[in-house]
Amino acid sequence: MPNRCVDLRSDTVTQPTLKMREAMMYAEVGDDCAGEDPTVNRLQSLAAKKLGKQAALFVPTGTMGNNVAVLTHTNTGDTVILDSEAHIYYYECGAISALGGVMPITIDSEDGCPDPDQTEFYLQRDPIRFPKISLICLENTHNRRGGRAISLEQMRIMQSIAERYNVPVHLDGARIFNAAHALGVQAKDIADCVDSVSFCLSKGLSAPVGSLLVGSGDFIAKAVQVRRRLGGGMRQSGIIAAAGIVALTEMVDRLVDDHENAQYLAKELAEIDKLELNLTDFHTNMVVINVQNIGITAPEFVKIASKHDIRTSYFDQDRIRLVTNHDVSREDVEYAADVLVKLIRSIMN
Ligand code: TLP
Repeated sequence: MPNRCVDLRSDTVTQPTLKMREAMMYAEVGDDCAGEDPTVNRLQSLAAKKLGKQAALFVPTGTMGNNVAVLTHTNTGDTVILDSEAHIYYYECGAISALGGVMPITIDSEDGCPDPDQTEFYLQRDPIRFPKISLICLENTHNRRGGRAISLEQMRIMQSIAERYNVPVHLDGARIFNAAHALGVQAKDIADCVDSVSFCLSKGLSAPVGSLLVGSGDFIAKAVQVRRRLGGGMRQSGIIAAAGIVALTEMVDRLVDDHENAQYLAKELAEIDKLELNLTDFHTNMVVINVQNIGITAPEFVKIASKHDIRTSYFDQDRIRLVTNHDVSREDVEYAADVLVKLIRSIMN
C-alpha cells in the first residue's frame, strides 16, 4: 500500500467541497449588518427551520456562537453551570468571564451531562449569599467525553430542572447533527430540550467557516447586538453563508459514514487489550484512546504517529483523540488503523 497522510486531528480540518466553492463564487450578497444579505438570510431561515426554533443568527465561529449565547442569557456577576470538560469552559480562553463577567460553576460527569442532583443543589441555594445562576450549558455531542451523544432523556431531565428554577438552557451543539444520527432522532428533537443552540458548519459538515445560533425571536433580536459588540457583525458574508447552505442541505446525511469509520477504527484498536477500549463508548466520529498502559505519553505518541503520516491530537498526558471526517475515506481509515496498531505493538515490545 502506498504511503498516505491521514489527518485524524479534527473534523475542523475538512476542506470545502467543490459545490461549496461554486456556491461561494456565485453567491448573491448584501450588507448583513443592515440585514440585507439574501444568502445569509436564507441560511438563517434554513437553520431556524431545521432546528425547530423561531430565528437564527450567522456567526463566524462556534466559539462566538457560544459566547453570544452566554452573554445574551446572562448579566455581569452571574454564574453558569457547565460540565467540567465543556468546550466553553475548557477551550474558549475564559471568554465568558473575560467578556461577560460570568463565572462558571463546573460539575463533574462521566458522560458530559452535569449530574442533575448536583445541578439542583446549586440552583436551590440562597441567592442573597450565593451568586445568581442564570444559565445551564450542555454540550451534545460532547467533545472531551469522546464525541459522546447525550440522550434525549438526560437532556429532558436537565430541561425540567431548569424550568423549575426558571433558568434557560443553552446547548453547545457544535456537532448536533452527529448527535442526532447517533440517537436516531432529528436535530430539532434535541434543540427542543433547550432554549438556544449554537452549531457549526465548519466541522463534520465541511464548510470553510461559520456557525449558527438559534433560539426564540426575542433571544436572537438581543443576540444580534451582542454579536456586533464582539465584532461579529459581518458585511457581505453571504460569500461564506453560501457554503454553509450546501453544508446544511448536502452534508448532514453523510455524517453516518464518519461514525461507521470511527467504529471500524475503534474495533481494530480494541484488538490491543492494554488499550482497554470499550466500543460502546464511541457514539459518533471520535475515538479516544488512553496510552497510559502502553508506556508512552499522549504528546509523545502524537509526535511519533505524525512521523508515520498519521496525524492525531491529544486531550492530556494520557488521552489521544482520533476524529474521522469527510476527507478521510474508508481506505484511509483502514490504512491508519493498520499503521497505528503496528506502532502501538512496537512501542509495547
Ligand atoms: N472544537 C475544536 C477545538 O477547539 C478543540 C476541535 O478540534 O474539536 N464547541 C465544541 C464542542 C467544539 O468542539 C468546538 C471546536 C467549538 C465549540 C468551537 O468552534 P470554533 O472552532 O468554530 O470556534
